[in-house]
Amino acid sequence: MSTRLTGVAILAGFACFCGMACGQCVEPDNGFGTATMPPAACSYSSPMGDMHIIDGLPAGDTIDIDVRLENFFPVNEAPGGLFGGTTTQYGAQLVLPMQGTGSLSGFSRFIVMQLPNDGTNFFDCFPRVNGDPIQQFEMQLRAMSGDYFGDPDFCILRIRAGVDLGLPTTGYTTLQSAPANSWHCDSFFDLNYSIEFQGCPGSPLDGFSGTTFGLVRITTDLCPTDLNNDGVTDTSDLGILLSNFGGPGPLGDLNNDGVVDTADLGLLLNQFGTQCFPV
Ligand SMILES: [Ca+2]
Ligand SMILES: [Ca+2]
Repeated sequence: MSTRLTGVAILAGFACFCGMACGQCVEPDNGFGTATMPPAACSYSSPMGDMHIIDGLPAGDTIDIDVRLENFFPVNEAPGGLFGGTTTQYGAQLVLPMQGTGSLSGFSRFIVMQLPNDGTNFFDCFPRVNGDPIQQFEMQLRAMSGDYFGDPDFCILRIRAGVDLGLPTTGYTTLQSAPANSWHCDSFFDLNYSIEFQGCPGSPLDGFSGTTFGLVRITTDLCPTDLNNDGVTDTSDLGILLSNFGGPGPLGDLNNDGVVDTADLGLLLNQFGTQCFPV
């Protein structure tokens, strides 16, 4: 058996019993042969990168943010939108664990920013065929807008993303039929964001302000580099990636640019040895 086939066989074996145990997102059927988007039971996290505050800080310093988008409430997905699929108005929480680097290495914060369900936060999905056992469709984040007030360190903390705000953010979702009338949901957004801040008097950020533009992938897959879903990124996953090297993916194409190459290898090696525990 070739290495490639071995990798596929490993995947097929694990796909049978993985489910939540592998940190995947499972969402109940909404009564219409699909799952409501976004999956309210799940969290979008950034396991392969951080959001950063850089602009306006001393040279070499950053504030790294292991961002999560979660606790969607209420989710109002309805037919329509730009692409003839659905459009969703949502509220949610943007969870922002922050860690400074360089001269700010002592700076550590945990901020939860509310994204209001007031019509300002929404995204559109391309059409999908309800009832199909596998439903794959593109999404586009139209707007994500949050402000945090009353903080001792940040007199301004303002995060924006979405094409309507000049920050194109595409996404992709695969829904796969699962036991108990539910759906495995593998979903991500490549978030082009801006983060504006102004430090408060008396804070380590006093006198600093700026707006950083960046790109971070947020995904419902907690361990995208764990290609065989056994809970750890190790030589088995490396073997699967290498057996797909030079091909179009999707298996092994971790940055979703249509080719499995050294960029994907770097992402995997960066997570090498990482354990992924059940959610
Ligand atoms: Ca693995
Ligand atoms: Ca790639």
